[in-house]
Amino acid sequence: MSLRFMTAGESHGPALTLVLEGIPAGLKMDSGMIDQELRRRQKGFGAGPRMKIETDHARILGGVMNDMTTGAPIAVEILNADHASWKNKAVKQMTTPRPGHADLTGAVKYGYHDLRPALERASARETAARVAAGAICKTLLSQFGIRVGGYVVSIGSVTANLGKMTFDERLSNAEKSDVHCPDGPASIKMQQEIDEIIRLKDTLGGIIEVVALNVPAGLGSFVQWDKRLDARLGAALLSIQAIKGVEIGEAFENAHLTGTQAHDAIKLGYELKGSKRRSKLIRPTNRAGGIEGGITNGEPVILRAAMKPIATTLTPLTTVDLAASMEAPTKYERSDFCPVPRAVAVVEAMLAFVLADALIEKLGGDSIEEMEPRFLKLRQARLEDLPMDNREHKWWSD
Ligand code: EPS
Repeated sequence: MSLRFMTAGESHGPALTLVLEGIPAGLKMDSGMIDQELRRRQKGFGAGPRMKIETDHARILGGVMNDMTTGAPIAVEILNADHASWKNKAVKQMTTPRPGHADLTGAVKYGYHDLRPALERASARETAARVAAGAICKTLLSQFGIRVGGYVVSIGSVTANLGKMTFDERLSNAEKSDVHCPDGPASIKMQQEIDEIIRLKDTLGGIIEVVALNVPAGLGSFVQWDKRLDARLGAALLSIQAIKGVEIGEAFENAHLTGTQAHDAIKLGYELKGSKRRSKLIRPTNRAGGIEGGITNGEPVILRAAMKPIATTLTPLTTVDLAASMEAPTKYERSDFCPVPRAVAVVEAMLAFVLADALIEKLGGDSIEEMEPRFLKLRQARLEDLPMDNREHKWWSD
């Protein structure tokens, strides 16, 4: 791993802290861009009351001088405005674990005598720090022309119809939608379904699609299980609170097709580069989601993440009151009804992190200045870059 990050902090503690290490020196940073991403994470129909309390702001505490990264770990602090209402107050015990949340498993694991420490750290509040890390990774990727974005493709029973929309259209339409969905009519139906779930005092999940455009071929590897880019992306997305399934390309649909239907043909085309004509290996379809053999193939990287309906429901679930030693309903404090639109920024952040890591690994170098010429020399999927020697080889001999 060339790039790594850690977060610390509780949902209602003083602040969240991020340390991101491995970003090369000489990257121009725009702290406004981090805040813009944090705002995207806060906004979305179906958000809970906490988002009205917070105005997340990233304060950079290290690794950036004079708006440029130095190569040192980047430290970021995001204050919790809600901390003011918890500080110096006796907080009521929580003894009824929510099914589906970390309350029970956390207490079993760490031996808590009150469930609050589990929920404080397991809370999706932590994703604010991840979005800050993702914003820095997006800044790095954009330096090399790579763009990461995402949108909601389903909420509850409503599925978007993306038809022939280009990725550009999907991404720009989604930013205008309150549920972050590119399909206007589906957005309205999604909002109605969220309204209905609020009335029913329940929660809703959904599916988020994220894409990375202009990704060079050759990121990731098949030589070891943990170097496969699809495996790294799967782990990164599944680490997000409430994400329970990940799909790469058309993985689940492909499972119902035959081999000749499922795979993306390789065709030979040509393009003009100045006055020169050069070859290009073209993929008319992208069912593989831009990754073959654990390595990017130059097509857009496409992933889908399935988010469960969150476990904090206004209508109680059956649980056991661990203090009273009897079955009891869960107790509700507050939460989102449908965090799916807000989670788009989080899924994008994890995709950006994995791609930035793989790009730094591929290019090497400690500064943007060292990386740029190497990027320009990357081998591509074209005949000129792939000379075959047409000889017989004796691969193994005694
Ligand atoms: C969140 C902050 C939390 C939750 C939510 C996400 O704030 P609070 O607990 O004060 O309402 O709204 O966390 C969960 C969904 C969860 O299950 O823990 C945030 O900043 O995104």
